[in-house]
Amino acid sequence: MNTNGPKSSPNPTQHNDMANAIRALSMDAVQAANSGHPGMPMGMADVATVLFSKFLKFDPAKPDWPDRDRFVLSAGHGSMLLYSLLYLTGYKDMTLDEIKNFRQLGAKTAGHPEFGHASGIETTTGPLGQGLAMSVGMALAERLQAARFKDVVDHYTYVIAGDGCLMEGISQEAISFAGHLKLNKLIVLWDDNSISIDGATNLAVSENQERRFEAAGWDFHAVDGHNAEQIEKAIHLARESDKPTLIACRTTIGFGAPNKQGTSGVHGSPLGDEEIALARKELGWPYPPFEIPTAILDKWRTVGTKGARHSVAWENALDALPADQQADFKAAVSGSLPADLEDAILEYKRRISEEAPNWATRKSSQEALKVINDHLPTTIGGSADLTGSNLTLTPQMQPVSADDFSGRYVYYGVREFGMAAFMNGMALHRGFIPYGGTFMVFTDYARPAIRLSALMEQRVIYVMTHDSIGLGEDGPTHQPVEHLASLRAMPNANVFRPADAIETMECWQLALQAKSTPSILSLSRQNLDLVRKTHTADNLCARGAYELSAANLEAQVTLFATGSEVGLALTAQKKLENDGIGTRVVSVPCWELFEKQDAAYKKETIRPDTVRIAIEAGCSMGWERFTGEAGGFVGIDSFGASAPAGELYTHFGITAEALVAAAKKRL
Ligand SMILES: Cc1ncc(C[n+]2csc(CCOP(=O)(O)OP(=O)(O)O)c2C)c(N)n1
Ligand SMILES: [Mg+2]
Repeated sequence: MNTNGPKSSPNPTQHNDMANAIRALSMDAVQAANSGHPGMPMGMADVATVLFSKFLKFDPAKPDWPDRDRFVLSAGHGSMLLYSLLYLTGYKDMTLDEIKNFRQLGAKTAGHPEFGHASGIETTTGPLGQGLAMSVGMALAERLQAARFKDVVDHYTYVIAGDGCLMEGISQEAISFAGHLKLNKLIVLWDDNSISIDGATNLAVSENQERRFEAAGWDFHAVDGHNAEQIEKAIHLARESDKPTLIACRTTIGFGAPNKQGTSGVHGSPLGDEEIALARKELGWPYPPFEIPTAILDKWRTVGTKGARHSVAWENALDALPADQQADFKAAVSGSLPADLEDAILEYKRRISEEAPNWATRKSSQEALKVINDHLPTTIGGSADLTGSNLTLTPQMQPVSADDFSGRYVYYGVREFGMAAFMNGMALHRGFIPYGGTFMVFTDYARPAIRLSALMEQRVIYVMTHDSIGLGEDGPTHQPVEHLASLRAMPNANVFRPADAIETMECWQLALQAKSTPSILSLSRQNLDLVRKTHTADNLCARGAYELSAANLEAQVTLFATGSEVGLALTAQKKLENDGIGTRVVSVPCWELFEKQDAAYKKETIRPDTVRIAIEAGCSMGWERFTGEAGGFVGIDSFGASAPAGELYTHFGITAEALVAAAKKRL
């Protein structure tokens, strides 16, 4: 192997120097932190150098310029590759000090790339496979946006993925979906080094990736990942293709470290001072740690500054658009909500309070969406093959297909994890508000991506229907029990469980307004009576919990309920009041928003001086927050069963009578 760098390159010395700058920064930063992954950045330095210097359309001075190419480091453990590139190309907030502080508290250079820490980090990666899937969402968003604004949208999505990304199951969902939609501006550079943590990849995998990707409708090229010319040619071909492309880049992990390269030993441990000294010799890099000679840094900075011509040309193109299109584009990218949406929502609430429909909340969600999708052109709906059950489709939405990206509805297929990750990619891309549905129980399939929505503060809306044993006959495999508690445990995720058509619209409004928080809407399959019969202009759900029905007599009991069980609480309230026991009902559509209220509001809502019972067709975990240890809970702490919904509620004792008994026992 030629350890001096690429075997052939139009300007081999310059290329080598530039690639070696990445290698040096990476091994030095990992060494200084005494923690991190030097192997991948050293192995992929040549590929990254070609990509950034010859192809990537970016402008470090305008990092959020909407028509930039997206670069996703799906193999997020190789974060030093990205940080090196950002520093070298001149992103202002990626200073040398940040590189020196790799992996330290408060540094922008976290162990894995974190969206929001520094510009140029397009997404959080590290959970293998998800970067690849999010990049599919970005590439989809590009096509959708180009179909709407063809004169100002035309960019590629480039991904570096490792063996691990391709081993993860989600990679199958991602490549299958990208191939189906012919996302030809998606180009994946696979770090084909045959090494992962446990050793050689052939300990665990042996499939033919070429045939795998081609079967999914991709183009495939294999190159020597240390040969700049080959890399360049393959990327050229990929850009011209009418299919997404995988470029298998044969590399040596830890390239340049003479004793450790090519072994799993360089995957995730510092090389050590001795090996670093030898690597410096091997690479022909005599400079001290963290020092990039001016001539080499200048070369990189030139790569960065030349991007300005693209962003300026783009701004001119935007200026040349008719004023209304410019305004639409800017509004879409900013993610703002149109001014008339609020009026439309109020009008809808007023009408629904009068009509008092007894819709299932999944149906209420669809009715809310009819209003929202009419006024908000940036929503992109979809479902993981449960459109007729999730009721996510509205008349405004035409299907998105490989031939026509002007539509607004995505048939995600049976790919829940993929759908969630694609939606993250779309949200990160900007320009759209994605929402997608499946059964609530399958939030488990999507959960790692929901977690990234929350961590990355993305407005992704999960429409999760069939939210309890109330779904009935499909039985315990389909009946969520612990899901509400489990999702409520997740930081920065709003879990909404509305009780009727009014609350459902209010929760949708809150989900749309939450620009930096994902929302999970937990919706019933079964019909529910309207509980909010008096119209209020205020969004009562905004406080998370509120007194829905005051006690007529002096309040001795407070009943807390969510979603489909609010009706049961109201029935129990009547019975208790008939027995002379003053009872109030508090609807709790969103725990997280209630947590944010001030102590006085919380106290007057919870009323600790009363006997407190909660009811929810889910597990009890956490409800002590509302009821106190002495309070009661009516719900289900076991798996459900297969039977008609009504029978299940009786069988598991989730009834108004149970509430009454629980209250009386404590009086
Ligand atoms: C979902 C997930 N599982 C496990 C890990 C832990 N992990 C980090 S890197 C890695 C191996 C990746 O191998 P590869 O992609 O080939 O990277 P290379 O060793 O070539 O740098 C593993 C298992 C992870 N980050 N994400
Ligand atoms: Mg590998």
